[in-house]
Amino acid sequence: MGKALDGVRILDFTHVQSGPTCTQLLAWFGADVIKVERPGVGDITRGQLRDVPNADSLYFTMLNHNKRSITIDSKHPEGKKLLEELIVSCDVMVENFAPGALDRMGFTWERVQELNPRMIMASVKGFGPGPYEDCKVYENVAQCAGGSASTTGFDDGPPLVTGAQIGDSGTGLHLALGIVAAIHQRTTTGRGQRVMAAMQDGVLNLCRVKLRDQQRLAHGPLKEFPQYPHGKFGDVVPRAANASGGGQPGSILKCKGWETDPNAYIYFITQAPVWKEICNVIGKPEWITDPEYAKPDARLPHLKEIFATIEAWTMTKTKFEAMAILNEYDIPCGPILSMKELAEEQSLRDTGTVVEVDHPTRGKYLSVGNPIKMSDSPTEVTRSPLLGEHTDEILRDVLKFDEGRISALKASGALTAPARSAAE
Ligand code: CAO
Repeated sequence: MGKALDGVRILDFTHVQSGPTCTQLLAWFGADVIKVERPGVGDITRGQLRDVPNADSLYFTMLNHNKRSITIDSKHPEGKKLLEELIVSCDVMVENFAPGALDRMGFTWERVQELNPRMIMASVKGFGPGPYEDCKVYENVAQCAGGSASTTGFDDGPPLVTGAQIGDSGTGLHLALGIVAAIHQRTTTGRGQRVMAAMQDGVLNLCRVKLRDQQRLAHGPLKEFPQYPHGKFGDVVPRAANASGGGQPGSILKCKGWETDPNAYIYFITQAPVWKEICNVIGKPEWITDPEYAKPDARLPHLKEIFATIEAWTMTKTKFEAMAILNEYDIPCGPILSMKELAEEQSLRDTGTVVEVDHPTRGKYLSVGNPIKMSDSPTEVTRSPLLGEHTDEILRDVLKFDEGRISALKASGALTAPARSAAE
């Protein structure tokens, strides 16, 4: 079956996580993604957090499925020429180098447009224009600079980063959307364009509700926060612990076994339309009509007590027993699932959200497949490439080089690591 991005060729100059997430998604939608890597080492993540000796790490393999790899020394004159030819042959170029690195290589936006006016040049950077634009940025820096850390954690504790990679994978996702929109616009303008996604901006976009709360603060306390009604509110959005970010109060509650199982918890939402059912399930039918509890606004000063009472009930059930009972009454709730439980969940395997992939040097491993499902563009997850695995194939099939030109290029040293001096 055809794929949504069939015929789109991507020059993937990305590394680590943010950029590779973006190009992996585009590959899953059918784009031909050519990953350019530094000869000898490749993407630095190939060797980071290694679990199997001499095999590409899971860090790399799980972010680079369905791509082809070519090694090119971008600082070698012949390597630069080769990259210019690839720019002419591709539709999109994606990069997430430190600010200025691509310009130093000689590939400014002006130069790229000269080479290929239809080129869409997409970049992830840590910050947009402003005081921090020259800074290198990793995931947690973006979480801190984008408002996530200051609003995550408990009121009496330090700011916390979250396990979800909202700075890297989140920004990769934003960039991918910009790229497909630019591909669409190009069909009418005939022109490429520059697409930029800054990690600070991506995180702030995902923290939109917290900027909402910052403005609500001017009009009184945030009544759904655990600080209300006894704690003090200053002039910045405080950390909300596990309170729900929306209009229906929620909390994480202990379930049976919590003393030994760190994930024996459930997220429980006291959704207003099912308040009657909640009261009946937890054995508090009198709260259905009691004016202190009957209406959502009346409940807000009592949330602490309400959740403590619900917890006394959830602690008598495992998280899955509680789920089963609560779902009978359409009470929104969710178990706290460990990575082990997610890895073993059959329904996620059935939908391709969790996939088993085979790899020639590391063997079988689990990965997260495409979370976006399309009826006319199904995703088939294939393994990540070995370093430079497709170098010859790309020179031959994409750039139409003959064997003589390929041999000359190899002899020039542009495709291999520069020899190290004895002092290094
Ligand atoms: N051949 C030769 N040289 C190459 C090459 C190739 N194929 N590919 C890259 N290089 C060179 C670059 O030209 C650069 O050289 P100069 O600094 O001499 O110009 C050098 O490799 C280092 O690139 P870098 O600065 O991007 O990498 P770094 O390890 O120093 O920094 C990171 C990494 C992620 C902090 C930085 O790239 C960055 O801030 N990127 C933007 C934000 C981002 O995406 N961050 C998320 C990363 S995932 O957590």
